[in-house]
Order: sequence, then C-alpha cells, then structure tokens
Amino acid sequence: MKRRKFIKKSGLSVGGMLTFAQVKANKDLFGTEKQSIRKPVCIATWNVKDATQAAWTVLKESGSALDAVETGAKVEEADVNNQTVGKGGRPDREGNVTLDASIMDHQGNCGSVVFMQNITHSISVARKVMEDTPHVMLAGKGAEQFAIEQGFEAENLLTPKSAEEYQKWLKTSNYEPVINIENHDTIGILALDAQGNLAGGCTTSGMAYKMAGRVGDSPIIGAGLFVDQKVGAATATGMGEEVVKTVGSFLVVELMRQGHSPDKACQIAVERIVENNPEYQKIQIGYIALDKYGNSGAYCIHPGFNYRRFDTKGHELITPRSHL
Ligand code: SD4
Repeated sequence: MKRRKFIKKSGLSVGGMLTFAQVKANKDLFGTEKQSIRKPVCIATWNVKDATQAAWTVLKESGSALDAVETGAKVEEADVNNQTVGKGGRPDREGNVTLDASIMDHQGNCGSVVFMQNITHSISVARKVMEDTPHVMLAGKGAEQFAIEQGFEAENLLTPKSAEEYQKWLKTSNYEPVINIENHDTIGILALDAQGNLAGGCTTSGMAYKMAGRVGDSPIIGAGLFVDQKVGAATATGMGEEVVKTVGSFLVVELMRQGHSPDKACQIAVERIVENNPEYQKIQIGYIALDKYGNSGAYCIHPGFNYRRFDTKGHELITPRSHL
C-alpha cells in the first residue's frame, strides 16, 4: 500500500502522532478531549436555579435552545425579588427602571432592546426585534412602542422596595456599583439543544443609579453576548463599560475558536480587562462560556461569582477560578 493511502486509511501520521485534523477535531490547545458531545445543556450566570431549570425543562423536552434561553430569562425578569433584572430592577438616577436585553440564535440572527421602560419581558421584545423586524436593535421609546404594538403590556416596573432604596440613595447620590450585589445579577443564559443548536440570551436593568440613557454591555451583540454555532457562545455580567471596551463575549468565542477551553478563554478575556484597568479591584466581571461540544467554563475578577449548569447528569452550581 502506498504510504499516503496507508496514512489516510489508518488515520495515523508518521510515528503514530495525531494528524493536525485529528488534533483539531478532538482536542483543544491543552489536550482536553472534546469528541463526546454533551447535549442538551444550559448554563446561566449566578445561582439562578429556577431560571436555569425552566430553560432545562424546555431543552429536555427537545425544545430549541432559543426557546430555552428566552424561557429562562423570563423567570428572572418576572421575579420582583431580583433587583437587577426586569420588574423590580433598581432604577437609574432619575428613578426610572430602564432595561437592556439581547438574544442570539445558532444562525447568527440577533435582536436587542436598550434603555427600554415599562415592559417586563425585555428578552421577548429582543426576540421579536430579531424575528419580526429588519433591525437588530431598538432603543428607548421606539422599543417600548414596538413592544406595545406586539401586544406586550405596559406596567410600572419600579417596585416599592426598589423605590424605597432609591429614596435612601438620593441622600448621597454616590455612584458606587456594588460588587456581587446580592450575589445575583444580570442574567446571561447559554444553551445547546438536543439538535446541536446553540443560543444565548442576556437581560438586565443595568447598573443601579446609572445616568439616564446609559446602556451597558448586555444588549450589545459581541459585548454582553455572542453565539457562533461553529465554536460556542459566551455572555457577561459585571461592569458593562469594561466589557464593551474589550468586546468581551466576542473575544471569548474567538479565543475558543483558536483552541482555548471555555475556562481559559474566559480567563484571558478577564485578564485583558485587568491589564488595561489600574482600578480593576473596584469592579467585578464574570464571563461564562459554552462550546459546541457542551463543555462550559467561566472566570471572574472577584470571588463570589458562580454559574448554574444543567445537563443530562443533573445540575450543579459551579464556582469558577477568579483573578483575585
Ligand atoms: C451592565 N453588565 O449593565 C450589566 C450589569 C451587571 O453586575 O451585570 N451588573 O453593565
């Protein structure tokens, strides 16, 4: 048998070394095995068990990753005890609750809303923008008007608890974002469904007492969220300005494309922020990532960040490594 033919048939290269193609298919740069695809799976920032469970319920009944992330995000948006997402979110410095959200599917379609008021389910409005408009992003009044036209109900999102805290805050009016506030923050959800499709969603009321009109990373495709079916998906929580400056979630996905594991990709992206920011100890950033094989990872600046994972083996709360 000719040498080249033999190599092709046996799958081995000279000296029994793996061919480049095999290395690419089966291992990342650090030798982690990737060939067995674990699906379905979903992960979410922070310990949002109910939200992740709701997403998982969709996935285990062969629902789509897109439906799963929307369903999961909606749980937190409706929960008035979560003061960082949807109804009950902390307001801006004018006392208005303003929401940012984004969603992205396995075909690279995406939609988002920024600085939207009076509509609880911003993730669903983002999905409508993706599916029913020629645009990617709608802002402020335009987003709200579009939502109402689509049948969403307008309601006051400022709950008595958030209003009371805001009144207390007005006495000092200091803008000092709290690290790991309530250990429960912006919700980013990533899913890989039984069909092998990836999707992601991210929803938030943004940084408490931000300037009116401020938009964070969560609705910015590539910053707070990115999905690439050929590689994986990533989402962010924490100080959005730093995530926007480094196009964080896109960076995490590109690092996975280069062969880094989800953990390592998140680490490098966090370190990019740390290197550029002498004040990094004052902020928290957490990334989570899911590759197309169902492997997940995360990294953050401060301890205290975690993420919830559901897959066919059950669910767990994972505490990632941190820079500090
Ligand atoms: C933002 N990343 O608006 C969001 C908020 C957040 O921890 O995650 N806070 O910047």
